[in-house]
Amino acid sequence: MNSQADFKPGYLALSGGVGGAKLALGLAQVLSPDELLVVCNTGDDFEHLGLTICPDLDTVLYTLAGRSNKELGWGQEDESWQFLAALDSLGGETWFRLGDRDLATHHVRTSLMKQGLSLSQVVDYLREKMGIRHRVAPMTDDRVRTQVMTQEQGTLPFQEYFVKERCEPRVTGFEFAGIDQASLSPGLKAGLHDGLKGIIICPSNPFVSVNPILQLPGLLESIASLGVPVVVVSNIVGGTALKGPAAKMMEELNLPVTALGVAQFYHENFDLEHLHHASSPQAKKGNLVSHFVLDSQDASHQQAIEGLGFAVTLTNTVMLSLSDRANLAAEIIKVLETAR
Ligand code: FO1
Repeated sequence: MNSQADFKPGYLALSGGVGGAKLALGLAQVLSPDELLVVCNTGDDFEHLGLTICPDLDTVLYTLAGRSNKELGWGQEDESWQFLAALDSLGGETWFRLGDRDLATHHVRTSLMKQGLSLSQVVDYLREKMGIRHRVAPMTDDRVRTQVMTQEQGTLPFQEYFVKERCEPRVTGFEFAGIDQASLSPGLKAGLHDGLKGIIICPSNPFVSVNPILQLPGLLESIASLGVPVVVVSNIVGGTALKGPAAKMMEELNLPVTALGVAQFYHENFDLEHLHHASSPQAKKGNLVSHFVLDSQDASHQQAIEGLGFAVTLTNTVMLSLSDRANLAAEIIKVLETAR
């Protein structure tokens, strides 16, 4: 198998945790392993109990391997909690729940990284051990850590905000510590090649799952100069987030909690007019995002989203079954194929 630095996929999917992983699984149903690269957010990563934890990467790996914990939305299925119970009895830190099976992943990752492997190499190792044929890469091998600015408690590291504080503090903004010095991972870099047919922004939280990826230095310029279609799948359906605190964050940041609010976020933050490097003949003008996939129940927002300049596709985006995932993925690939 060729290395991450040589792999040239037809499609790139940018993903956070649960919502992104569901679509990644759908894409893996309709695209062969040599056509797809799933790139994961690493802004949620953190060091805990001496271990390097990568929640979004692990959620995607466990989902593609068919062993994700569907009840919790993180960790592995058939999990046991002996370690956590023992830790608790010894007065250890248990606010972040590590299951026994999950713990093995963190242990292996941490020890391989201590031996000098990059995060990309570790992901490839875990992927092969889990029997996953489709490619997965972190957004970067460098350390980027999302910080959540809150009204009540100042700046909190992401997992403290998310798990320890249960997303209760009111959000005023986000910072991605380390992003200015971060490089694209070898997989992501190689994925941005002339033959790329499209980029899929999965239905993940725009602020803390997608934005850390898109803020990597040089990424927007590379996408713009390739001129490939970029499709966003709304993570807000019927005025609520498919999963997690996205709706609450939108409210606190004064965005309407609708798919239109999601479209407004991408419209306002990814205007390409100011990118001077986008000078190749097929360079995109306007916005990074060309297409928007909207759930059928949000049809009333279609016109307003088109008014922002996005080509809108209406379809079912709520992925309850495996066939929902594959159908949505097939629809997205159709959109990207006809866009070219
Ligand atoms: N989320 C929780 O709400 N509580 C937990 O105790 C927790 C533990 C955990 C362990 C490993 C892992 O990979 C993820 C875990 N998550 C937990 C989820 C994680 O905090 C979030 O899913 C992501 O960072 C947001 O995408």
